[in-house]
Amino acid sequence: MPNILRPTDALLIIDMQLDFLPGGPLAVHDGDSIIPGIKALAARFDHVILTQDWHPAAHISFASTHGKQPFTDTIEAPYGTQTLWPDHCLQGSRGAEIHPDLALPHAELILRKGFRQNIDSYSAFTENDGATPTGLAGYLRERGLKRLFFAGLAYDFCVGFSALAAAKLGFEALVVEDLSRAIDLPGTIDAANQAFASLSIQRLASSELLS
Ligand code: VGL
Ligand code: ZN
Repeated sequence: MPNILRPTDALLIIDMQLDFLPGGPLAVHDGDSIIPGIKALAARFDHVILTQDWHPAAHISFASTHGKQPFTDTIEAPYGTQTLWPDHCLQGSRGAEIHPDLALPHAELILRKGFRQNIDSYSAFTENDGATPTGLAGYLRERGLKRLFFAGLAYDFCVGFSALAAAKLGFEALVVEDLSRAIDLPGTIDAANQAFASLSIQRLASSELLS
């Protein structure tokens, strides 16, 4: 069981925003059930980072931008296939706000991502073109934060891609499985789990950290 190493561990809480919670346009099933557990876990970490999906109007990832259907339709972007979503997390909108129970006073960074008109960013580290950095890796390295625990939404998209990118960038990445929920498009959970296994990303339960 990993003991939390308070000086060098960080908890990354991914996209716990109103638009991804029940009632929102891109609600992740049962997403609200993980809020109390994330809050309790965050209290054990000195270093907490929140991410915020933060899109401009008519973003490339919105189905409405292309006159297409969300979830089932895709486009071929210059960087590859992009799944299309309902309009969500518009910059400055109420739906883009982090759930008030997770607006944690001791969080040290709120990292916004997905703000480029023509590139989506599931990962908090590297945008969907696989090349454009968000700057988070440099921030963590400069601060000596080495081991990263991931929780939040969604397991098969922004949590998953963030943990994968972290591992590829040389951080130790662990996913707190019971404190995450998936969007669950065909094959996406299996793909995430296979990618975690291939990069030795550990999936653990919050009870292993909270006991
Ligand atoms: C997310 C789809 C679109 C996520 C963000 O936070 O997992 N998913 N934008
Ligand atoms: Zn998004």
